[in-house]
Amino acid sequence: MTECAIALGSNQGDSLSILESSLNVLNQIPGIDLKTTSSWYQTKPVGTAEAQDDYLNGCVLLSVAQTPEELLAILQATELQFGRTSKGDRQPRTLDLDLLLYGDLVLNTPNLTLPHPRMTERAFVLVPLAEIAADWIEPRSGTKIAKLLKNIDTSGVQLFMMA
Ligand code: PH2
Ligand code: MG
Ligand code: MG
Repeated sequence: MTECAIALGSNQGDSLSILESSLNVLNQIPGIDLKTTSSWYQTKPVGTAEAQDDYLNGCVLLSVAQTPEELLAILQATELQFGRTSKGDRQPRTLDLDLLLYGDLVLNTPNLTLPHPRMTERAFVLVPLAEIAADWIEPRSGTKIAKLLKNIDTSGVQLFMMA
């Protein structure tokens, strides 16, 4: 089993219920154990072309038997199950499930980059992740999550609901 970190986000539909239901779905898949869930945060959209509603974001730790590619396919299928239609990275979405960390694996394939290439600059990822994995070392930078968080502006991230 490998410990993984996943980032969740939603800014379309009933975001809180979509996010929580998606965790139930993931936890019921053989080989996936939901270990820890962060609080949920209300966050200002980052890097989106047009004005969008705020997101709800959070992170979870999973223990998984799947390979990174298998896990990615499961995350993508779960996004579709919750009505995700837009494919673009910058569009509103009912559910976004991003694989952040898979143990200490560094991987660069056309389909999957690990750790997630933008996680170190995104407060909407690092704030919830630091809550549940402060001492995890991001293997590309060799830096703990808690330390990465100290270097970024977190003003767009507000606690929405405590874990
Ligand atoms: N996801 C994006 C782009 N911008 N901004 C916030 N606040 N939260 C997100 O989850 C998010 C974003 C692309 O996946
Ligand atoms: Mg995504
Ligand atoms: Mg994303």
